[in-house]
Amino acid sequence: ANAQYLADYRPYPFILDQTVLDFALSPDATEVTATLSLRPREAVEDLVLDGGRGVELLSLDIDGRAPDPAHVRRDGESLTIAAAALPDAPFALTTRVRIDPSANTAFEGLYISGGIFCTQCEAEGFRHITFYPDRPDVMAPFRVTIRSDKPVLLSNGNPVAIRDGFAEWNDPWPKPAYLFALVAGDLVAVSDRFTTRSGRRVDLNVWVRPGDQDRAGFAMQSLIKSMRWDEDVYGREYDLDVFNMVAVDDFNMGAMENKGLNIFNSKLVLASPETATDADYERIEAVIAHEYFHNWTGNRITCRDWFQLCLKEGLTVFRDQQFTADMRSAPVKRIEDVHTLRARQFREDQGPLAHPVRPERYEEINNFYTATVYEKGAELIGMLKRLVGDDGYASALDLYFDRHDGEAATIEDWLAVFQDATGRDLTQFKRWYTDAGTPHLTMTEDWDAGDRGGRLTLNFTQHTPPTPGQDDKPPRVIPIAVGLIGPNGDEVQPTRMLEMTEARQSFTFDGLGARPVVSALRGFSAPVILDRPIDDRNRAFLLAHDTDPFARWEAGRDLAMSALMSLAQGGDAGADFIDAIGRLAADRDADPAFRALCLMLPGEEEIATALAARGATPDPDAIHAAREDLARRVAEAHADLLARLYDAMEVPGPYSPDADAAARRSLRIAALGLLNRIDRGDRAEVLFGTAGNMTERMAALNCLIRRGRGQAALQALHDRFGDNRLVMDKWFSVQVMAAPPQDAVAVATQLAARRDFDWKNPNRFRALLGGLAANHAGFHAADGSGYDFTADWLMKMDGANPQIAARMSTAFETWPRYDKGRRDRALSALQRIAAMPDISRNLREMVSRMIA
Ligand code: B3K
Ligand code: ZN
Repeated sequence: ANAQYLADYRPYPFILDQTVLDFALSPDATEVTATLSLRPREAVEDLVLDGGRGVELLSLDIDGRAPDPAHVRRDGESLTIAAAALPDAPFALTTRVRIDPSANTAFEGLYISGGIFCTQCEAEGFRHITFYPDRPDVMAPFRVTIRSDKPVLLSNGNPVAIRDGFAEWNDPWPKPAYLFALVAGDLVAVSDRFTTRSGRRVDLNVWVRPGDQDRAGFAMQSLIKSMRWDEDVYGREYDLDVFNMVAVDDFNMGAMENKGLNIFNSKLVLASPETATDADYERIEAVIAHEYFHNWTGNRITCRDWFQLCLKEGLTVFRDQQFTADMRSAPVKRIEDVHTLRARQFREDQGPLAHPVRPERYEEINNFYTATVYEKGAELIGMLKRLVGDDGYASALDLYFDRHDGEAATIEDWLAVFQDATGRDLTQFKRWYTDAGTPHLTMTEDWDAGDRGGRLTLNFTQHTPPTPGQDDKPPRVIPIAVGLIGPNGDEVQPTRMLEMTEARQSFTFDGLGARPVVSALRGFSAPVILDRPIDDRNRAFLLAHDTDPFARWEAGRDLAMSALMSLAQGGDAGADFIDAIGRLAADRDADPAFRALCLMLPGEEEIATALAARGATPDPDAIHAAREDLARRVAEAHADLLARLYDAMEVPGPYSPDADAAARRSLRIAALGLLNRIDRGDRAEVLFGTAGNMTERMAALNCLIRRGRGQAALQALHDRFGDNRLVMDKWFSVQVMAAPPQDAVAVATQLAARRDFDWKNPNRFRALLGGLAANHAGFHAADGSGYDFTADWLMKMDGANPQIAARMSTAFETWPRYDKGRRDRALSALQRIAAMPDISRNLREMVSRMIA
């Protein structure tokens, strides 16, 4: 295989001073002329440019003259010009190539989505546009001209000249090719203005298809909030005269931070109360912020090589999390983030795809845009901040921006900034970047009433299980936030940050009088699995009295888990959980969003991951049954309370996506979901008919499908929104996700046969295949039908769009943790994929890592 290694890094032997591009756009024969001003870094070497098979070379010259053809070599992935043909001085290399955007179904490079020309270059898409040193440490200012009959022609930077059929753009900020973008189409803008704190006036545009303008306003408001927040909190200003955002329907991921021209999946821009849910609104605000924040963390300071991806992604996720915490509720945001981390990253870390936050080897870099690089990467920033304090963090970040502006940096540079700004040695901390796996932390307590007025000793051990290629892992530094709650419910020890650096280590608290209950890992101060012997009574006590909202929620979570375990083993009903959750739901002083989170039972996938982390073999059907059982028992025990909440949390007046209104709706929906177990779906039916917003409508639909009475509602939704792609994506996914497990594959099969299952559209494909993967017991059907269905579609998708096929193959990443019957069936599905004759590098790498 063609692996790349971090250890092999070597600077590019040429310096690129300027890039000039001209595009003559045509759907199936676009001509690109590129002029690169190059000079040798030291002695002249062969000049190697990346460039894939779809790029047809029409002409090439150096300083205006064609080199001897014997000095020019091409293989499928690159173009090499022998050193003998190059001057030992600055020179201009000009290539003319032809590409076919209409044939580009991989949506990487230049392609067409709904008649709009657009690009996606990260990580290595630019090489499908023209021959170029397509690596992040080769940075240059870009000048771009576009010729096309499309009315709107956009690229990075500031406009120089715009007239009919022609546009010229200039981006003065040196950037790597992955940040290049071009858009040409029949688009309209929602526009606004922003004045930066030093007085620069910036024109803001959100470009959408004609007719979609009335769904772009929220995106614009999110952008403006992000720009202000980055000035206020990080002191970072925008640096061009225009900022453009574009929404397209075919997009491999969420969005892309191209300099001055962010491109978005339309589902992360377009929103109206009728079509988007509260969760959609929150996500749109967060992703727009994320892409905007990349302007400094990613664009002004980029990555030296793709192994350093977490340098920009972990930091930018951390920044967007802080932003959402400031815009909405910080405790709720923290709980949501931990929930996602465990659902996606712990799961990844537990199986064959585990890798370090900074990997050392890859075959296809697009396979490493993972929960580990993004979400765990963000957790590492949070830990650093906890270890050096808020002021230390602020001065380290200032130093980072000062020292590395305009550079392509590394994790070593990042850590050096913290060391230099705070004096703290981060040698041990670096293991968080280099070592994969989720540490298991155990905590036991010793209580000595006689000693020093009551002494509590907390004993910790840490151990990280082996991951592929990494057997032994030395101890890491783990910040453990601890508080103590006295027997009367008062906090006797506010949060103290314990720093664990050894494999086993103890910490003491003196003068406590009576024995307190320990609130450990407050705020989820480190991404670890905490094991501690604690009984349900003390968990319920923490759920009632802890001052740390995360720890409170976590206590409820632990109670629910223990109830589920006991039900799954035929035990009793978890009375402690049912009582405690009722008290919390009724607590009018608590934020409704927090109460909603506490009412949400752990998902089936989450339960499976927790069981596997303890060395058990999860049984998907038993998990499903136990969870349904517990939900019904909660509903029965609290029927009156839930019904009152459902009514009381109705939000009067016109819909607003603000955090308070969304919080009330989330509690209302949580109550509905439980009541739905005992009211046959009657409330959901009424709500579906009367809801004035998509949040409640979808919640109701979900409930109806679960009660086996979704047909009429599905038909109604289709009648009303059949021509709205984003709503129809929801329509596809909810049917598969909410189907009873034994029907899930049949439902998916039937939906896949529909004419409007436009499988080449990534959103639609994800709606269906991702919907099935999210139906835990359905995907893991014992007869292997979920595996076979998914494998068939991955193989089909791989021929059109390898990135999407590879990404969706992670549905299989947990296969080794199940029983032998399921393992055999999953493995044979994976082997069938691996044996595919023209398998892409993307999918091949994923499948071979999973089989290994
Ligand atoms: N940087 C892009 C992701 C690119 C993914 C390439 N396969 C979006 C983001 O993280 O902001
Ligand atoms: Zn990002």
